Order: sequence, then C-alpha cells, then structure tokens
Amino acid sequence: MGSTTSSSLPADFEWGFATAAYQIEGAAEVGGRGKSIWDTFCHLEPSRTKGANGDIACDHYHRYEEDFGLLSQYGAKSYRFSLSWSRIIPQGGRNDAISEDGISFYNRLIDSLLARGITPWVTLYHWDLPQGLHDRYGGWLDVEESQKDFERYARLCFERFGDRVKNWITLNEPWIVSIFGYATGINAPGRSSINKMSIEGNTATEPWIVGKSLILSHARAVAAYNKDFRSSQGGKIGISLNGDYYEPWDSSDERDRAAAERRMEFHIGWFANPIFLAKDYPADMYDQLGERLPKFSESEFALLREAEVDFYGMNYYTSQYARHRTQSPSVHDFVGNVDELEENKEGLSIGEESGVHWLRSSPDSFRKHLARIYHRYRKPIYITENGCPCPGEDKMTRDESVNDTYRIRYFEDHINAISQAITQDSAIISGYFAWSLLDNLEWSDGYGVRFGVTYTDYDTLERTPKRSALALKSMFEGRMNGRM
Ligand code: PNW
Repeated sequence: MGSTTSSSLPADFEWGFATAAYQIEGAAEVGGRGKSIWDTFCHLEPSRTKGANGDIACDHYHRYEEDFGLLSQYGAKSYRFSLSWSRIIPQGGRNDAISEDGISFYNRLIDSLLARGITPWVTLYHWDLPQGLHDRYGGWLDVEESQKDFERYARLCFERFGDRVKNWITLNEPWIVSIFGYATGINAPGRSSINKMSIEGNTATEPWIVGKSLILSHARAVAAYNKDFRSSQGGKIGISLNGDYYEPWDSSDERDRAAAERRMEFHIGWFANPIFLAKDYPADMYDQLGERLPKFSESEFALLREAEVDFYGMNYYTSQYARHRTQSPSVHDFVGNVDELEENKEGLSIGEESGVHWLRSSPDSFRKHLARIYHRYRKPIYITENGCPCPGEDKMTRDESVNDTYRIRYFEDHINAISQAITQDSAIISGYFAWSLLDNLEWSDGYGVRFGVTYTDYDTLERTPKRSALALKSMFEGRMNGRM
C-alpha cells in the first residue's frame, strides 16, 4: 500500500475522533440520570466486565473542556459522540419526565465544540438503553413499544439540539446490540441460552426480534427527521453498521466464496437490506432461520421507504476468512453456518495481530469492503470508527503506550485504503473518525484494552497524547492538500 500518487483525499473530507457516552462520561448519578442496562450489567456479581464499570470512566462529564482542548490540539474538524438516553429521559419512555439537567449538559458540549470550530456528529444510541424500559416491557424485545419510545427520544433530541447539530447517527452497531446482548450474552443486557453466566435469554429467537426492533426504531427516527425537521434544520442522518470483510478460506472453492458472501449478509445485509434498500432480509438468512426471522408487514415496508438516509456510517476494524461447513447449522448459529478463521488454507494470516484477540490489521480487505458496500448500498460512506490497540499495550506503562508506532501504521494503511477506494474503485467516502479520542471503558473487556489516541491514567484521570494523535493530522492535511 501507500504509493503517494494514489493517496489523496477530497479537500472537503471530514475527519476527527469518536467516543460513546457510557465509555467516557462517568457521573452516573449526576443530574438525575437514570440507570441504563450497562449500569446494571457492570454491577452484576460475579462481574462480567472484568470488575469494571462506568461510574466514573474518564470523568468526561466534568472534564469535557480539557478533552475538547485535545481535539483542538489534534486539529480535528469533527467529533462524534453519543447521548445517554437515560441522562435526557431518566426512565426512557414517551410519557416519562425529561431531565433539563441532562439536556443542558449536552447543550454545553455542543456549544463548546462549535465555539472551537469543531462539527458535532451525534449518535442517539450507543448501547445504553434506559433500564426503565428494559424493566417495563423487556426493552428491545418489544418491537411495538421500543420503536415508539425511541421515536419520542429522537424527536426530543432533534427539537432541542437540531438547531446546532447537523449530523445524526441513529444507532451504533445494531448487530453487536442484537448478537452480543441477546445471543452470546457478553454485552448488556447479557441474555443468552448458550452463556453459562446468563440466567435468562433465548439465543435461537431473541436476537432476531431485537434486530427488527432496531431496524424499525431507526426507521421511525429517520422518517420523523425527514418529515418534520429536515427542511427547517437541513441536516444529515444515517446509521453506523459494523461488519468485517470476509475472504474465502479457499478461494478456489466455490462453497467458500459463497460462505464469505453469506457471512457478510448475516453481518451487514440483515440491517442494510431494509435500511438502505427498503428490501426484505437477505435470502440466505431466510433459508437458514425460517420462521425465526420476524417478517415486515406492508405498513412496515412503507415506513422503511419513508426513512431514506443520507449516508452509510461504517465501523471497520478487521477482516476474517470464512470456510463453509458441511453439517447443518444449529438453532444458535448467527454467522450463516461458516467457520471464521484468521488464516486461509495456505496458512496466510489475514493481517498483523493487534492488542486485542479479535482484531488483525487488514487494510487490503478494508479497500475491498469499501468498494463492496458503496456499490451495493449506494450512499456516501463515512467511516464512523476505525482504530486498534497496539500489541501488548494493556501491559504497558504510560511512556511505552504513548510511543504507539503500531497504531500510526494501522491508521496510515487504512487511510491509504480509503484513498485507493475513492480514486481507483469509484467509491464515495466522505469522512473518517478514529476510534477513539481517549482510552476508555472497553465494555466487557474493562479498562485493559486501550483504543485511544490519548493515554488515560485511570488512577489520576490525567490524559497524555500518544504520538498517533498528532500523526493523524499530518496524514489528513498532507492528503487533502488540493491534490484531487
Ligand atoms: C465497537 N468485535 O465495538 C464499538 O462501537 C465501540 O464502542 C468499541 O469501543 C469499539 O468498537 C472497539 O471495540 C465492537 O468483536 C466491539 O468484532 C467488538 C467487535 C466489533 C466492534
């Protein structure tokens, strides 16, 4: 990768850093904030998050000015963050009270960013469902109730913040919400019938119901924006989907090529077909899941058609190889009956190992992924997350961690892949957010796995920029220098 002639980016390319509320804010009980399912999950005994919780996290709630000072220092044009639903509506529901304290906290964040010339990108939902809704009707397990409550929450955010916020992301990674929350149970609310730590759940059915709730909740929020806010506020709205790229384990075997495609349909097509194409779930999913996949009614398809988005938010970290299986899938399978491997038939690794077991650096596959997604779903792509922990970073001292050459190379290689997808594959890619502005609560991995471009000392909460923070600025400025 990396020939200089092909590494330019459009002059108006947006770039910056991303975070999520529960991972950084802390101040869990300040201003009447209600609990979310992550507050509950992080306080279960025995711990399912390596003893970690977000009670304090990075204490961003009290230190946001300092953190935005870092954004300014790093040269960021944009910043992606999420709103804590239960800080704004503590019990979460459409007839529940609004917290003006919560609203004014986010007003302060938005105003501070704008005063610094940084464009806010706001995610409405990054996994922290109000516990009140989970208790009231099972949260995302209730398709009818959850979409009505999400629409009301979204409308409130458009009303209160939409005069200044022009870039909205409805949901972050509905695949992770459904599968990690309701199939494997490793994320909140931790439901599963295959995880020994879970006391409730049904892996065979619940993730598919939750997926439908998320799709329709997203659609209701977008339809509301299109109908009642777009013309007066003039913003953009989309969703952030995760999903790895899959290469066939044996590229000469037609069944492995089909397995790789099928795996991506289970990861991305599940959400992208209804959301970007107003189409039914992929046929591969119906073939395997049958009646367990909850259908869309005619009126739901009509809603999907009204919910046209402006962009595809892509969270991309890694790629894998897919190998077909010859036995039939169990009812607990959610990957499309494939083996997922880090090496292909020839023993070639998909990429260099990072500091977390599930992530290897695969920029060439990223380029294929960008081209595939753009040409299938036909919306401008914003990379809403991309990043990594360096090998061994969980055990490093601060002085070792800030010298993050692996991360710099990872960013460089992935940004080159973006410019190649633009210049050589005709993909429209309009922005990039590095994950993450600072080391933070890495969900069930706790505080050990560090994705930040800023080192967080969790004893003192002191922040120290890593070398990658400033390296990104020169990567973007060099590439946007009118060379395209
Ligand atoms: C994303 N995987 O989650 C989330 O949006 C972030 O909040 C998170 O901190 C970041 O990626 C880094 O993990 C993912 O196992 C978690 O493939 C796990 C996976 C993918 C994305």
